[in-house]
Amino acid sequence: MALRHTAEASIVSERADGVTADMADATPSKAVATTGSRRGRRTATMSSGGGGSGGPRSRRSPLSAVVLSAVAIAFAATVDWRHAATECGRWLTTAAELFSSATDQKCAVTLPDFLEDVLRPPIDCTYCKGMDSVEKIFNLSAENFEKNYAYTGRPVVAVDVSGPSTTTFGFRLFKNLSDSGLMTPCQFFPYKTEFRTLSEALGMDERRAAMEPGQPPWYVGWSNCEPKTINRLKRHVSLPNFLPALSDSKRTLWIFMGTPGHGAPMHIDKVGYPSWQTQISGHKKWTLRTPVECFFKCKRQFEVFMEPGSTIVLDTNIWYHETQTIGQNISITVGGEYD
Ligand SMILES: O=C(O)CCC(=O)C(=O)O
Repeated sequence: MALRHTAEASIVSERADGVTADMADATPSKAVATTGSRRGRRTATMSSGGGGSGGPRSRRSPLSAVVLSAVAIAFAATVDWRHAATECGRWLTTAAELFSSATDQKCAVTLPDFLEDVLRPPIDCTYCKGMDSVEKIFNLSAENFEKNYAYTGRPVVAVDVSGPSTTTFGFRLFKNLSDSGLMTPCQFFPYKTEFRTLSEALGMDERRAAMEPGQPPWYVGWSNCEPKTINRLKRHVSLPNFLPALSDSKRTLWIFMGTPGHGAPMHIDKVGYPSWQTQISGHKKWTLRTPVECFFKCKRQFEVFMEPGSTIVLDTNIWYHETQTIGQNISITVGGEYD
């Protein structure tokens, strides 16, 4: 979305300073994209000049019109239209790829928060109306999930009383995979830490990783999108069984982990789909906020406390959210998107 707004803003400024019109005059292939604005500006100039005051247009003879038309036709014949069309196609493909990679990634395009707020399209508040807490459901079935939550924008927590079925999904596994080149993230969020890469984070002093007293706190997150990595991770953890059967939910796995008191700051995402996240170990508090346009239609803030084995499902494109590890232990979660 930010990309679209940026593009629109630059078109507006080009129109305002007149550069586009001049460039389009000199570059026939660009004229296709900017015809609307050029034509609008020319018409305005011509009507003021030709409105009876004897400007250049009112003195033009039919002969000059014929000559001008002939020159225009000759000029058009010299343009390599096939080449121009290929170039146009190439630019459109690149723009489409950029846009789709931006929407595939969490926060691929980062703007200052106030700009994000001003530029995003308004959100329809139907999804939060009448909601006064985030429901927690024991053994959520696929049917219940699909009917009431999957596509309604209403968050839900699925509680699995048996807890997570893993004891191996943790720092040691991630470090081993990273050391053997099997964990190269697509995106890495260092949050407030000094780490520049995931391997730097996983290479932290063992005492720090174990939260020994006096060691600095840390919280990081990253996405795994290589099938080989995802398959290795899936040997150690089972994904929620209530997600829509046909959903492409296994393309990217996100891991967030860190020490008590730390987490992700309040933000809203621009990702393709709603997200799920399972708490594997430790405890985490989520704070959800409705967007400002829903402040008078919905409750503004919700808190959700996550325990091992619970899965939160949240459309992070319409809910502002913030997380914080609570309790005494490191919080580790795995998550993804579903369509
Ligand atoms: O789990 C976290 O700490 C952050 C999650 C998040 O911000 C997200 O999924 O967009």
